[in-house]
Amino acid sequence: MPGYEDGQVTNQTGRITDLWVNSWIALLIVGAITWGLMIWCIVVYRKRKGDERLPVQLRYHVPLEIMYIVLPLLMVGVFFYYTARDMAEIEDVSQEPDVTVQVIGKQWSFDFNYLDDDVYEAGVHAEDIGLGGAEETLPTLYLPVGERVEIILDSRDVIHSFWVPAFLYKKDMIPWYTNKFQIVPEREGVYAGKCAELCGAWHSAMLFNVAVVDRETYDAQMQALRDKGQTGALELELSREQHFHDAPRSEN
Ligand SMILES: [Cu+2]
Repeated sequence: MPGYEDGQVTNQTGRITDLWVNSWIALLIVGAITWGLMIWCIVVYRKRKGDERLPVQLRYHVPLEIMYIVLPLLMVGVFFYYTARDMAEIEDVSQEPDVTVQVIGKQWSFDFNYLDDDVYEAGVHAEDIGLGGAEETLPTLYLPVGERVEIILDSRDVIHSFWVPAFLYKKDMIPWYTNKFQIVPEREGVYAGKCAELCGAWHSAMLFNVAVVDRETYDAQMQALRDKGQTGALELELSREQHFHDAPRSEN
């Protein structure tokens, strides 16, 4: 089962886990019935010794044909209903968020504009560090626990995808098209994030961390960015050099 013993990571992970687990239960029940019927037919109607006659050939059996059209439609309808119901909740962005963060994908890292605090963090290109994806070089997205966060997703080159496996959610980052979603992080901790859309040579090193922290730690982090002079917001224009405001280039 996905998730942690000591609580849900976001306000949506419980719902997503339930959809996943209940779908499997429904599928296994359908599977068990189907396998059972198949085995029954194979065993009961097997060819017996000395019986050379052709079995009764059944065709144009209207009730049977109606059944195998209606039953699958019904099953798909049930899946559709629950999926649509949960997606409407998961994709709902109608509420006023407490915190809004713009996340910009770029080859090959992530930038974070903390719009309410007017500060930013720039991820360093994996390629320029030499060891792409090394833990200590990854940018960290800070989120305050228990507050409604709106994540705005953009890209400044190719299509990327914002994926935090622990959130059980991902969404594409598309150039010149803004995606967004809202969550309430509910469990403090550090979670791995990654790009989930093949975006070039260093795609696999396009990683980040998400730190869900209390309000105090969050404010301290915002202040730390301010103290480093990282105020304002990074622009969206196509620029692979833009991210080196403060990040030093390695020698290789
Ligand atoms: Cu990417």
